[in-house]
Amino acid sequence: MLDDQDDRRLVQTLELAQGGAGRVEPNPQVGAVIVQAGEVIATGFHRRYGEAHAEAEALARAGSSARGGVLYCNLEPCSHRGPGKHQPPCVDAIIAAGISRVVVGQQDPNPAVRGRGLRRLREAGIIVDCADDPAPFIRHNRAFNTTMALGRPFVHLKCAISLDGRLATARGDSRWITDEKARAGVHRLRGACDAVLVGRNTAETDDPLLTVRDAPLPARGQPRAIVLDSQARLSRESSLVRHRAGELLLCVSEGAPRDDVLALQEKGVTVLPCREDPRQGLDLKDVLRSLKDQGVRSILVEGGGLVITAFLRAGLFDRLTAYVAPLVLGAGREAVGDLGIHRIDQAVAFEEVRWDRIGNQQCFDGYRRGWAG
Ligand code: AOF
Ligand code: ZN
Repeated sequence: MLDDQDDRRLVQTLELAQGGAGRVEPNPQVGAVIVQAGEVIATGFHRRYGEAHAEAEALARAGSSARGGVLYCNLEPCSHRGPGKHQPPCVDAIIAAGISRVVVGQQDPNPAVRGRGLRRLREAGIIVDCADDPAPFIRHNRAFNTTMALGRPFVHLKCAISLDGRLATARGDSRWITDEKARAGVHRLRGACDAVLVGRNTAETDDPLLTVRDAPLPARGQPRAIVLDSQARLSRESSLVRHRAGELLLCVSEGAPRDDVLALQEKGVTVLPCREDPRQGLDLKDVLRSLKDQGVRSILVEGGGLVITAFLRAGLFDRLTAYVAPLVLGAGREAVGDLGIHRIDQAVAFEEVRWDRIGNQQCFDGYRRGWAG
């Protein structure tokens, strides 16, 4: 059982973990606190991908005074070695340091760990306790938890719509439904993801760069760009191909014309052949699998409507942000098409919902209901 002191220390691990934001991905953000006789004697956090783990840093700082102490960590300490693993198992260092009790926020969902770290600690005679509610710790590392637990990247859908749910007029004009205040928010959302995805129509119509410009650039640099383009028709003159070919992932159908694929590859674009769903374009499950293999753990999906609808229909999304502008467009391009929903209780529903006012716009933000279990 955890007491108030334990809960406070666990909150502190999350604050420390935040220090690695933008540097540790695709690893989780992890913080550790070592307490001896009620006093914090050392802290640590995972600073950069591939470098020391939070527990190892805290233990190194505490030195021999860690003996008999309590170690708090938002994530179960790792127990594994193997290909692609950069650091030695933290459980070995914890046992060697003589820690008497370990308190964690959540189990590590990494299939290589998943409870093995806690088991090893218990086998070594260490008392192990877990937070009563792991949800805040799971939420802190949403992308990491999604990839590890669901085996696919975290999918964040974003759209800017009129009051009547339109993305653009019937002719496709969408500049600008929302104003520059909302656009700065979008750039922050881009910076928080590994990659930004659009459909080929949007890539052609808006000719975007999909970069972070109106918000601080994350330490790991610009998010990559992804275009869903089953027939590999993206123009070689598009801004994405001209300026960002090296960071561009193009998801095409396995049957896409070879010449077009080769021409785009020659420009430096990474082309990913994906399975096609005969009724509705690319098979998004396969697309996400392929993107995960490319190291993409979180994706901001920016449209258009067909792409957003396809992710919603497939149930392959985790979060939705919708900027709602005080405009009515009437007949126009809808943000979301038919989802085969007949009853209200089948509707796509959200939790952790926020409505924020941004100038004259309203920003909805929510997570798929049941996200954190
Ligand atoms: C911990 N403490 O601070 C982190 C952990 O390649 P490596 O050695 O950095 O290992 C990465 C894996 O270790 C990662 O997938 C996750 O399971 C765990 N991350 N574990 O005990 C840490 N960052
Ligand atoms: Zn570790």
